[in-house]
This record gives sequence, C-alpha cells and structure tokens, in this order.
Amino acid sequence: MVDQGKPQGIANAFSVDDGNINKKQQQNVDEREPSSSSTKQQQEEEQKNVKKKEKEPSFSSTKKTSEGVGDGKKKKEEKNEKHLGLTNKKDDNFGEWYSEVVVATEMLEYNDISGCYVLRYSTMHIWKTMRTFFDKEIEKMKVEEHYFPLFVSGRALNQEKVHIEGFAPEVAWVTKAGDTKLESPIAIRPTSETVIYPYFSKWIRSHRDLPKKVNQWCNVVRMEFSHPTPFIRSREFLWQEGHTAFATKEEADDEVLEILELYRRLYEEFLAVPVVKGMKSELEKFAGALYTTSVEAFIPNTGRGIQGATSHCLGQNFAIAKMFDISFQNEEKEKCFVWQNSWGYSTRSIGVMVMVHGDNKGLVLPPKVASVQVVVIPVFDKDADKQAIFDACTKTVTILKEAGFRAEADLTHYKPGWKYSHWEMKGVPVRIEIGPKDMANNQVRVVRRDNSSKLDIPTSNLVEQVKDILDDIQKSLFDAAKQKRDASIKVVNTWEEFTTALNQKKLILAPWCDEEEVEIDVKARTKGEMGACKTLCTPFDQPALPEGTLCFASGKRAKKWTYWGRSY
Ligand code: 86X
Repeated sequence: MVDQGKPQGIANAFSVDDGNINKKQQQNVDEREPSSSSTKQQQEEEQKNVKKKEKEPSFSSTKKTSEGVGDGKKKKEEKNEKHLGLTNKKDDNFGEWYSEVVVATEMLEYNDISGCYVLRYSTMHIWKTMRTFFDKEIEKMKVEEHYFPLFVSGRALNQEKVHIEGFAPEVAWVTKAGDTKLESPIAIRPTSETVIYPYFSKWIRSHRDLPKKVNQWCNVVRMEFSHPTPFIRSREFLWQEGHTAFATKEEADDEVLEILELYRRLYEEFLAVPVVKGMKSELEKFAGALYTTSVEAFIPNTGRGIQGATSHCLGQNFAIAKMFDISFQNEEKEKCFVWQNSWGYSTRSIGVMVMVHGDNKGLVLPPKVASVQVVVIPVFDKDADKQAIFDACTKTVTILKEAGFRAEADLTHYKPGWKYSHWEMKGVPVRIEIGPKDMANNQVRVVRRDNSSKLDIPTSNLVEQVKDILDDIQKSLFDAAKQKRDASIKVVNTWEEFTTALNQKKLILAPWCDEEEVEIDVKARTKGEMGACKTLCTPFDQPALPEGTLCFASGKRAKKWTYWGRSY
C-alpha cells in the first residue's frame, strides 16, 4: 500500500515564510477598474509577488510585472500586452509544469509545512461536486453519514497493531497541551478503523443491527517521508471513508463491487479519467483486508500508474474477539462475527485529473466539475458601442445561469487576448466572445478549451447549443484520455519485452504466475532511481489466457493477466 516510487522531476515543495504570505504589496489600481476586477488583479499580483520570493515555480522571465507604486496606468498597459502564461511545458518538465499549474490556476497554495496545501475554490468546487454525487448514491445504499473524532488514543491505535505496523512511522502524535506534557500522547487519525470499530462493537448486538453502514467525510494525516506532491501525496488530505458490517460474506462481497463502480463513475463520468477496475495482489492489498479492489489510473507523461480509490473486503479480520470483537447473535442465538468492508476515495483524484487533462496553456477542466463552465468576453475596438456589447455579455450570462450553467462575464479592462489566456489557463471549458459583428448577426462566438475549435451560434439557440458543446467536451476529454491511456498499454510475454516496455513508460499487461516471491523479485530487479515496478491490479476484465501461457517473470504457468508499472 505504501508507495515506494519517487515521481521524477517534481519540484521540491518550497517553504514559505509566514511573513511573505501576509505582506500584501500595494497595488496599482486603475480608477476605472470595477472593484471586483481590482480584487482579482490584486490577487494575481499578490500571487506573483509571493511566488517571486518563493523562487519556484516561477512565471516566465519575459513577463513585465508592475512592482512599484505610483505609475499604475503605464504598468497596467504593459501588462495588458501579454498574459503571463506557464513557464513550463507539460512534455518537457512534467513535474515543474504540474506544480506550476496547480498554483497559477488558483487551485491550491503551498504552505510553510511541507506536504500541506491550501485547497482553493476551484478545487473545493470539484470536491463538492463529487461529494454530492457520492453522497446521493450511498444514501440509496442506506449508508449513514457520521462524524468521528480526529484524535485517536494510543491505546485504541494499538488495537490494530498487526495491520498498521508498517505505517507506524507515518502517525502524527500530539504530546503537549501548551507547555504541559500529556500523560499519554494522542494520535491524529491516519485512517479511522481504530476510532470507529470500538463503536461497531458497541452498536452491533443482534442480527437486527445489521447491516451497519457508516461513512464519514474528513481529513486524515499521514506524515509521509516520500516526496510530497500536491493532491497526489500530501500529509493531510480530504477523503471519505466508508465502514460497513454485514451478517454474511455475500453481502459484503456485493457491496465491495457496488462501491468500486461508484469510484469508476467518479473518475470516468466526472473527472473524465479512464480507470481500470481490478484486484490488488496479496502483496499490495491492505494488510488488514481479506482482499482489496481498486480503480487504477495512469499518467502517460511519467509512465506511472496511480491507485485512484480502494474498496476492501476485510472479512472477519477486525471483528474477531482479539481485535475489536464485533459480533452479533443470529436468529438461532449463536454468536457470530460480522463481515466487514471499508472503502475510500480522496482529493488525490483531483491531482490525477490535472495531470491527465492539463496542457501547456494550463488546466483543462471537465465541464461537469468546472466551477466556471462558460466565460463570456466582450470584444470591441474604439468605434464600437461598448455599453451595448457589455449588456449583451451580461444578458448572455443571465440566460446561461437561468438555464443552470455556471457562467461568468469578464468585463475587466484587460485586453481580450489577455482574458483568453487567463481563462484558458484556468481551464474553463467554453469561452464565448461577443463583438460588434456578433451583435449585428445575433450570434455569439463559442471557443472550446479542449480543442480550440470555434463556432458561431445564433443567440436564439444559445442554451441548447452550449449544452451540447459542454456535453461533447466532457465526452471528448474522456475519449482523448482513454485513447492516450490505451496507446500506453503494452502487452508483454517475456522479461525482455517487459523491461523494454518499462523503459518506454508503458502500462504493462503481463501474464503472471501470481506468486508473491516472483512479485518481490520483480520489484527487486527493477529497483532504481525511478522506483521499483510493482503490480497495479489484476483487471476484472481479463483477456483470454491461452493454455500454456507462461509467466513473463518466472517462466512458470501463468494464472492471470496483471497490470504492472511504476506508480505514485
Ligand atoms: C490503510 C485502509 C482503509 C478506510 C482504506 O483504504 C479505505 C478507508 N481505511 C487504510 N492504511 C492504514 O491502515 C494506515 C494506518 C496508519 Cl497508522 C497509517 F499511518 C497510514 C495508513 N495508511 C493506510
């Protein structure tokens, strides 16, 4: 479960001195500027100024920024000439590109504590959208929302000792209250089994108390030693953790897959990221589980797999008397231990989305999760009736909002070209331009973020066409990502083919004997600077395995097709 791989090239998390965050540089605000836009400008300037001090990731060195106070108009005009795009290219230095993109697009901010991040509005909007969907679906399954404490007593944490032994170095402890040393240190939850299961033991008495289905949305803390990466590997992250108990294994088995399907839908239908559903190997499963299923995504740029979410069947491992003693009396009045599941999905998924869809211009957001789906931008020269164009923009936004879209007009004094780059960088799926010619023709110009295609649509048909275009973007993003993922899959049969594919950053599908020693051996033989190669999952969707197929690594009889790769 713990990742050994080190993503290459990702910039070191920089530490920010608190003073810098708070030191707001005086702004050169044009008096003509509407107040809302000056706030935005200020934020942008602040961001740039903070970034400068932080050294990295930095914006283009060719940029002209306004640093001084007093000559606002002149500097403003200079800034209008060119949008400060991304410095890094996705295909040249992916890691730097990624850290730059998440900050520049205002998704996230770094913090002075390494591995901790501020999640900003566009991120939280995505998270909220997924949470709303997931909550609605699990409510249908009669899962009940709960909230359990952040703190875990050392005694409670130790009840799960056998399963968390490997994780122990990641647990954060509170040892003092003010200057007073605590009698016994308190842990901060890295996951909540040890907090929740004592209550399961208390709440579950009879078969009538089953099934018991609990979910909580919360933060968890794991003091990772490996290199932190925004969203992907952070020391604190947001997730949901579901914990359920059943009278029978069959019910538990069914739920594992039902939840896994919801995770697939979150990735594929919301984030437009293709995933593979499958079974974790014995080595890679959660030690406390009977079996672990997962959805696995792939990042073509780094050639790394990434576990998107997990759904475990815990069997009776946690229920047995020497663990948490979660038992019930069946109808025959016999004592039985429950069958348990647990399942989790985290903000990591948002990082996967950024990595998969982003490009050299910045973010590319799937319309379903974008906090702004359509931005409307006025375009005019000095002879145009500016007010009429502004009014048309406002009206367009009103119509779109009434139809249920998340639309916004950018009526600031920046030049159109600057605004185009700005909103492209932020990943807004659709841009609508309205100029004198559009006014005369009762049309608007629509430009797609995903493929830059332009289309003039009559205002009479605005809502219908925008809906179709957003739907098409959602679908196209998934199709393009799937095509790219599929093109990265390499089916191999021999060790030589395997190492070649690994060096080519492929997602490898190989026939395997399913023996743990072989998997350990593959890890050892591929260990290097880039991190070892391991099994990602055995896909449920198995290609035919012809009689006599041999394991790529051991030469023994192959039992299954399994995905292998370096991973996050
Ligand atoms: C494993 C298992 C499970 C509920 C999930 O995967 C879904 C939601 N939990 C989590 N795991 C740990 O048990 C763990 C324990 C400690 Cl003490 C730790 F520091 C890190 C951990 N990471 C994962």
